Amino acid sequence: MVRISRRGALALLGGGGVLAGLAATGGARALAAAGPPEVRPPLPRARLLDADEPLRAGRAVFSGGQEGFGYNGGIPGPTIRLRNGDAFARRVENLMDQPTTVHWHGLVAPQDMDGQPHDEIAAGSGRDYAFPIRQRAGLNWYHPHPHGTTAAQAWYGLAGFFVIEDEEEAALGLPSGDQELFLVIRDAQSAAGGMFGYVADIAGTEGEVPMVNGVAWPRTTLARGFARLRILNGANARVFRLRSQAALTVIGNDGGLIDTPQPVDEIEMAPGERVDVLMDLRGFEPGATVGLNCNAAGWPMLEIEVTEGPETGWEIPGHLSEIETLVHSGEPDRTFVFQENERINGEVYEMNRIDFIVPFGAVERWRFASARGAPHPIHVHGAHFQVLEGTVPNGGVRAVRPWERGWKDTVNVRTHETVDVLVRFDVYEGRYLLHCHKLEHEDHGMMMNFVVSRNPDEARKRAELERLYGPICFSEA
Ligand SMILES: [Cu+2]
Repeated sequence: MVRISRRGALALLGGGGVLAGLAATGGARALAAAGPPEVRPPLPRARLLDADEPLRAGRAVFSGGQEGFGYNGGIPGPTIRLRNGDAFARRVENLMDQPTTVHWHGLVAPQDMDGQPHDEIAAGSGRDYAFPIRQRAGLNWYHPHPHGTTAAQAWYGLAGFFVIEDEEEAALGLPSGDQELFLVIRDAQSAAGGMFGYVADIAGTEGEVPMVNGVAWPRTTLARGFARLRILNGANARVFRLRSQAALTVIGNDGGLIDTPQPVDEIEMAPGERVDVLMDLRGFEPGATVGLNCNAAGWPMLEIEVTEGPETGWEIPGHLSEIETLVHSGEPDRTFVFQENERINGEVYEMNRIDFIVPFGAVERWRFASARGAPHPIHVHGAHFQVLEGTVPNGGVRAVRPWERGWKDTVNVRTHETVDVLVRFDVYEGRYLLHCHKLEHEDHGMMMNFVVSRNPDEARKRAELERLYGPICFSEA
């Protein structure tokens, strides 16, 4: 396996200096194999999905003739951009030779629109999705969720952005247009099986090369001033630790804007998580380059050349958004222990088993605990949650990280950590999922079905019958 040397990585990421370009750094020969080329390819920017354009999951050919899958041929697929209150309606066509589903990650959707493993779209067929947008502004995304093959389909390129806007966000005047970048960061294989050669590893498949928007080691330009980077970790299993020579301020995450801006040195991102970050390029001369780097892998993933820009005088607002604080005074209502590569509380996922019932509208405190196989990024469908303090192995406190404020739908639980969250399902009743977003863990069964119900006793009885007999059709009488 070719990796950038520790020394090379430190040289690239160290201090506040401007990234000078790899050819000029020491150890360029060693870096050449695993590092960026002398001339980096341009960063692709996803286009918007056209008004009546179906979403098509199918084969795609990427740069260098690599074959994979893509939505409408791209990584990421075309971006869906709507406002809170809009109606979403879209046909999804499966042009692949295998079943798929599309899950709208971060969107609160009715059960039959949630793209769960239960609702496969057969090869060669399609499905119409339609539901109202009933949530605040935020960066969501869509990806496949078929049981047992999510990891491979995601690895081969299926992912796209689903952006929601609202008035509260618009009022802030955040950087937009060319100064707003949507970035899906992930890793890929290298020469061994090609960039998209998928080698399943139950412990979580990691690649040797970083990709941003489907391209390895890209470059782009941003004007002096502030830029808004909206980043998704679309990797199967890799945790990124993002750094830059430019100052970074977190303003949002999975669930939209947080309350107040959080300046950070580093942002840890596990698969499925999103961050909304302001990059301060005011102090850089035109022609300077800064990077978006991964400090964990030693990767200068994205190079940004600073160009001349107008003096806007815009400053980061001191207050970003109003966040309702969920309140729960008791012990955890439920504890979930994530074990090895496939189990939650000792059980492996079964499609027709309902694992627990949640009362509609109640605030519950859930404890996520990681045993072996961590980190486990835990994702909940059907609602957002608020992260509370947890514990670390030596009995210390696991503080809420700056990018975990506000609302989340995915939280990273490291080895032997516990993380408590408060969650309230108050939009839809129905069956939803709780699972590890390390995709190989998810595929191997680190997932649970639960039902949100106004009548938990009835839901429990029904779940018992369905466990014995499979889905049951009840009359409405
Ligand atoms: Cu896991």
